[in-house]
Amino acid sequence: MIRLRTLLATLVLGAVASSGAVRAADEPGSTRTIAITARRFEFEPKEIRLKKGETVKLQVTSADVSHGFFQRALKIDADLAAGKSADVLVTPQESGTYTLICDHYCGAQHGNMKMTIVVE
Ligand SMILES: [Cu+2]
Repeated sequence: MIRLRTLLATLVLGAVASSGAVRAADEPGSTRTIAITARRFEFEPKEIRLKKGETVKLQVTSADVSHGFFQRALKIDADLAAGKSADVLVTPQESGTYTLICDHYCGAQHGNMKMTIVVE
């Protein structure tokens, strides 16, 4: 005669839990953020320095009217609505000195509205 309790105990003991190591979730990489303000007719700061291959978040805020935020070689092309912010991720691939411009007409001195991005 098979005793039910004995059978159950055998089954439970046979079920050995695997002790696989629990892998901690990878920490998300901390992306450096640089705050930039756009206003007629300048960007502040006027110059930022980035590292080749490093992804950086540019948090650009318009303090007045709408502006553009454009640098072709660095693949930066954002539209800033009046008074709003935009996040722009950039990962420079080549060292050099780049001139970023406002490409929305924003007034008489619009053509002077530039900032310098130095990639080291
Ligand atoms: Cu502008």
